[in-house]
Amino acid sequence: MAPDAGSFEVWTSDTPVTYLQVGPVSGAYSGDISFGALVLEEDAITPLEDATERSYRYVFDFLDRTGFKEPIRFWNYLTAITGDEQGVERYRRFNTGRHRAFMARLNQPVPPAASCLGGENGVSVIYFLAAREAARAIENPRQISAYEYPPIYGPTSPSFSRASAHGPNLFISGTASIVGHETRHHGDVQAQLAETMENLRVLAEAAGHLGQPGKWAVKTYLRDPAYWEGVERAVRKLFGASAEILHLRADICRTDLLLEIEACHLPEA
Ligand code: 3EB
Repeated sequence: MAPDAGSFEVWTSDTPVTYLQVGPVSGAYSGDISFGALVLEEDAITPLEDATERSYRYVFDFLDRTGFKEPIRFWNYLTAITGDEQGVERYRRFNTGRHRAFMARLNQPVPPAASCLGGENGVSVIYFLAAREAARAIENPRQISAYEYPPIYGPTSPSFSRASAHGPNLFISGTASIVGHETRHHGDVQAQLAETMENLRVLAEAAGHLGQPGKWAVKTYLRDPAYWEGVERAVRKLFGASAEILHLRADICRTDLLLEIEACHLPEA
């Protein structure tokens, strides 16, 4: 279906849901999973790393309160993601703040799956899924782990795994045209799409989820909305005709990336 301004994302549960608010985090939980969301509050004088660290500490307060202590998947939507703030790119500042909060509060050997995208309007938002037990982290053999990126991308490497496997479900992080740690195919959207699909294929395969029954839910982040038809074809070719696809206009956290794609596989949905 063509993208439109009314598209949105809904998580549902087969079991009763309890809603709650912990500090600035609005959330809900059912039997084995919790969901939370908050606005990353910014003001004119607080550096983004400090605002980010504070927001992530609120997330961990929510996890402690609910007992769903282990984050398994984060989404970060950051206004002006590659914009400058006092001489340092905002995504770099974000990475520093997230890392600080994880160092202080995350009790996992590696961080869970994530996406981090930008737009030019509105506030920055973080939302997440959490559980009682940590997910299994899966890396992509074609890519260096993001948390081990060299410092050319910023003083603090991005804290995320390429995918989280939790119970029967797989959560694939935002995936782009990166091999090793480098962006491939500058300015060539077709080649970036092919490289991105190969990264997704290898990850889904490594996780043992490729070709398995169940629902694939895919979100695409496109620097130019005009990309959507070609991207949709490629996504259906890999994940099947029944994949649920949401196309979003977004800025990617590297200015040379033209698109990014994430996916969930919910075998029992
Ligand atoms: C990459 O592979 C592309 O900082 O949370 C993808 C997924 C990306 C998550 C994040 C960044 C993040 O490096 C960017």
